[in-house]
Amino acid sequence: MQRDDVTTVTAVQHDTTQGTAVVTGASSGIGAATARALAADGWDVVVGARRVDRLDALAAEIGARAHPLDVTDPASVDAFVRAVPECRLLVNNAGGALGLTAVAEADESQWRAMYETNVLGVVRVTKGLLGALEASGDGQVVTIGSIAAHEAYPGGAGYNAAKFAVRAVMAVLRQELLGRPIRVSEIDPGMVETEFSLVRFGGDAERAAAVYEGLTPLSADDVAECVRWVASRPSHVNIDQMIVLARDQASARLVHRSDLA
Ligand code: NDP
Ligand code: 8X3
Repeated sequence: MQRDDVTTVTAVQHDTTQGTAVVTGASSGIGAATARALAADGWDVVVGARRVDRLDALAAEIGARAHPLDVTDPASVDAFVRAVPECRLLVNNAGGALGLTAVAEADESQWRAMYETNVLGVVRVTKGLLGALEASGDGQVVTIGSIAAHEAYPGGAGYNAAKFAVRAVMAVLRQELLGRPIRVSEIDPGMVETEFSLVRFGGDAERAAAVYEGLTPLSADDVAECVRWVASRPSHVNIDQMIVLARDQASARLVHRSDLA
C-alpha cells in the first residue's frame, strides 16, 4: 500500500518512571531538545514557554504536558506552578540575549528584559517549584547558564551581568539547600546553534548565521545530552557546574573558523 500521502501523528508512549521533569523555554533550541531527551529517558515531562502552538506540537510528539509560561510574568508563573503539583527535576532553560552593544550605548529596556528573563524568571520558577522538588524526596534544579557567566566580552555586558547573576543565585541556593534532598546544577554552554542569535540580533538572519560561519558549534542536542547525563547521576552525586564548548571554541570570544571562500 502506498503510504506517501498519509500523515500519521502518534504520541510516543514512554515508561515514565523517573517522576516529573519541568523544562522552561521548551518551544525552541536547547529546551525542546532537553524535553525530548528527558522524555526518552523515562521522565514525565512538562514543558512551558510563551509560544503555545510550538509547545503543543512538541508535547504531542513526545507525550509531554504543555502549559503556557512567561517567566517574566508572576501571574503566569503562579498558574504554571499550580498546574505542576509534583516535580522532581526542574530545568531552568528559558532565557537569552538581546543585542551586542557597548556599555556606552546600553539600551536599558534590553538590559531589563534580559535580567527579567534570565535572572528573576529563574528565581520565580525555582521558588514556585521548590516545595514540590523537596516533597519528591530527591529533587534537582538544573539551570542553563552560559560561558557568558564566566567570561565577560565586549558588547556582552547586559547578558554577562544577567548570566553572572544567575550563577551567583545558583551558588547561593546550593548552600541554602545543603542537607535537604535537592541537588543544584548549572550547565554553561558556549556557542550553540539555535534561535539564540536570531533573537539576540532582532530577527537579522544574516547576522545570526555569521556567528556560526566556518565553525562547528554545539547543537541543542549536545546540550540536552549534558542535561540528561547530569539528571541521571545517582542521587548523592551533584554535578555542580559543567562548562561545555565546541572543539572550535577555546573561550567566549576565541574561536577557530576554517578559511571561508
Ligand atoms: P532559543 O532562542 O532557541 O530558545 C530560547 C527559549 O526560551 C525559547 O523556547 C523561548 O520560548 C524561551 N523563552 C524566552 N523568553 C521566555 C519567557 N519570558 N518565558 C518563557 N520562556 C521564554 O535559544 P537557546 O535554546 O539557545 O537558549 C536556551 C538557554 O540557553 C537560554 O537561557 C540561553 O541564554 C542559554 N544559552 C544559549 C547558548 C547559545 O549559544 N545558543 C549558549 C549558552 C547558553 P518562547 O519565545 O516561546 O517563550
Ligand atoms: C551564549 C554564548 O558566547 O554568545 O550564551 O554569550 S555567548
